[in-house]
Parts: sequence; structure tokens; C-alpha cells
Amino acid sequence: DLFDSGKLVSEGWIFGNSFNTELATGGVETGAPPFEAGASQRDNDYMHVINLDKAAELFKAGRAEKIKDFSVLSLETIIEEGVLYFIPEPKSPHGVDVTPDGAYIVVSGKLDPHVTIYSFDKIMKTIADKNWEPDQFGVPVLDFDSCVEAQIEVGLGPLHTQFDNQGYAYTSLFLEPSVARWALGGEAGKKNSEPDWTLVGKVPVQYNVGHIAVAEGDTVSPDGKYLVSMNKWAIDRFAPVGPLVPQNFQLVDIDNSGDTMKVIYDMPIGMGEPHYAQIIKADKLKPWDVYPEVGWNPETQSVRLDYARQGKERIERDGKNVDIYMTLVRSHFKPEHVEVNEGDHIRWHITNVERAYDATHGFAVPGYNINVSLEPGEAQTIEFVADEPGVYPFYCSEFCSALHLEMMGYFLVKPAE
Ligand SMILES: [Cu+2]
Repeated sequence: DLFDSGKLVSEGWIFGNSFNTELATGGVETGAPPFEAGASQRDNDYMHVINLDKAAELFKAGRAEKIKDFSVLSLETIIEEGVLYFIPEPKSPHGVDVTPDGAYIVVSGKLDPHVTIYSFDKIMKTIADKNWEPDQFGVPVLDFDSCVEAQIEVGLGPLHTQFDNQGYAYTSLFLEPSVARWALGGEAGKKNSEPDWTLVGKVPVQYNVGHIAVAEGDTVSPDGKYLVSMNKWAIDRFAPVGPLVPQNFQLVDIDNSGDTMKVIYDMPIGMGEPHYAQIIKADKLKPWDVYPEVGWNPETQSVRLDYARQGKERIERDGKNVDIYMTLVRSHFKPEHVEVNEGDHIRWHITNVERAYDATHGFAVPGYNINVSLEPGEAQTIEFVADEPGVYPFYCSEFCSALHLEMMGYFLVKPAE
């Protein structure tokens, strides 16, 4: 989000944005400026440039100390060893994104209407030339002009940047709200006819966009063609159903060059704020149809030792401890009647023994607040104390066949007295 890792020429380095170099903590009660104003007083904050490979070397050489079980390289060590550098950036920026060739680092201005583009080569040269001033903690602050390649005025509220296969970059503009397309420079800039480092066009989006995703846009070989604008607000885009308005994903056609971007589809999203997302080619997905073996535990990605096997379904009692071994297959549970005593400690081992694609079953005992979903081959163990006597129906809670409604049984808990 506010950090990105280098790639190709800049691999082994990471870049991150910061704000509040003022070290403001708010405190209007005692006459201090409110936090958001206090944190925005200076014209510049710092992009962090971190030599991750070097940090890993220092860790291996035993230079880290343990603080609450975390291995930490001290500020003194990373300054001395050249792990951390700062570069001034327009104050309170938002995302930082590395271009597909790894040669440039793009900072989206947020409060500043520009994207600021830093050259990795220039950063390396500035470090080699020791062209820096230390900040109050001794961290080298590299000379801004020696590191910057270009600044482009893209519009109001630039937040995040993505890349395509035509040598274009795309920056979300939260306040306008729109997505700006601009031309990269360097090798990538030769892929389009626009002058390097210039604004090419904009497409309005509905409405305030945060993140954007171009197909494979974070990789060294972006796919282009489509961009998804993840808008935080939809306002008037859909029929109102109450105070809560959905977020809105918009599909943008970016296949043509120049100022030609077009919104082609709206999709309301009801679950949480859309954040970082990746679009990858479907043929890169190699999913399983069913788990590799029956008895699979998806959390450990291995077969459970104590899973319920087909043909070996049973109920075992050892004092007050009861182990139930149950299988699920269309459209019944085995066993169907499970009888225990009030106060028994239950371990209920359940296996969906299906080997058919999408043959998911559920196991619900609403009276005991139990509901699990088991994909084909999956096994789970549920542990609880049968502390309420009664007759509790259990049933399948994932639609599985025409006899789904009949896929049920009874859990009988005999009263202690
Ligand atoms: Cu079922």
C-alpha cells in the first residue's frame, strides 16, 4: 500500500512513504494543533529507501537484537551500514509504486496534485556521492534534485499508481474523482507516442476512488486492457436500500492509446472497503477440484490423524469423553442418531468423503451453536461439552442435492438425573 518492493534493477530494495516528520501527537486540549494539522506543517516528508538485501545480511551476521521476540536492527546499525536513506517528498503523500522495469519509483502526492518520479539510478548515484544531510536522528536525507526524474501534475488527490503494457501509468485521483493516464519515460516511454512524463488523459469514476488495479499491473510485464477502479463511494449509482451505500467497482477499458479510457461496467460491493487487489490471468490458476486425500485438514494442508473413515463410523466412549466418528455423503450423515449423556465431553470428528467437484456439505447443530462447512475431502473435529439435555436436530447447511432437506439426524442428550 504505502510501500512497494523493487524489481529487476531495483530488486533487493524497498521503498515506503511516510508522513508526520513533524512528530505531531495532537493535543488540542493543551493548545497544540489538531493532529491532522500538526502532521502537515512542513512542506516535505520522507520517502524511505531501504536496502533489504543488506538488512538480511546483517541479520544473518547476528547484528540484530531481540525486542519482545522480534529481531530488530537498531537505527544506529542501519545508518552505519547504509540500510536506510530518506528522500524528501511533497508532504503527506500516499502510495508508492515501482515501475515494471524497476527503474523508477512513483510517489502519489495526496495533498499535492503531482506524482513525483524518482530514478533508481539517480538514487544509487546520490548515495555513492554521499550527497546527503543527516536528519535529527542521523538518517541520511538524500538531495531531492539529484534523485528526482520528473514531476507531473495529474490532478486532485493522487493516491495510487498502476502500470500497463503500453508504457502508461494510471493514478487514482480521490478528489476529482477520476483516474489519470500518463506516459512513462525511459525505455517504457518508447511504447507510446506521447512525450515522456506527460499527462495523457483522464476518465471520471463514480465516485471517490482509492485503489486501482490493472491486469497484472504490479508485475514486470503488465497485461493492460482493463483497469478496475475501486471506488469507496457509490452515492447515486444504485437504487437506495438504506443508510449504508455500497462501494463501487468500475471496469475501465484501457486497451486503446491516448485519451480514450472508458468506464464499461459498474459492480456494487457490499463487504468492506475495497483495498489492495491483483488481477491475474485465469490460466495461471491451478486450483484443486477436491482436496488431494480424504481426511484433509485445510489449515495444516495435510491429512488428519483422527479423521472419520467411511465404513468405520462409530461412537466411542471413555468415561465422560465421547468420540463421534461421522461421515457425510449425498444425502446422509452416518451415524444419524447420536446419543450422549448430559455433561459428556464431545469430540465430533466429521469427514465429507465426497470426491465430486463442488459436493460441499455442512453440519449444523443450531441448538449447540455449531455450523461448519466441509468441502469434498475435508475433515474437521468439533469439541464441546453437552451441557444442555434435549433432542437436537442436526442437518446439512450447504445445499447438496434434491434430498438436501432430508440430510439430517438427531443428537440426543440424556438428562443427568
Ligand atoms: Cu449435504
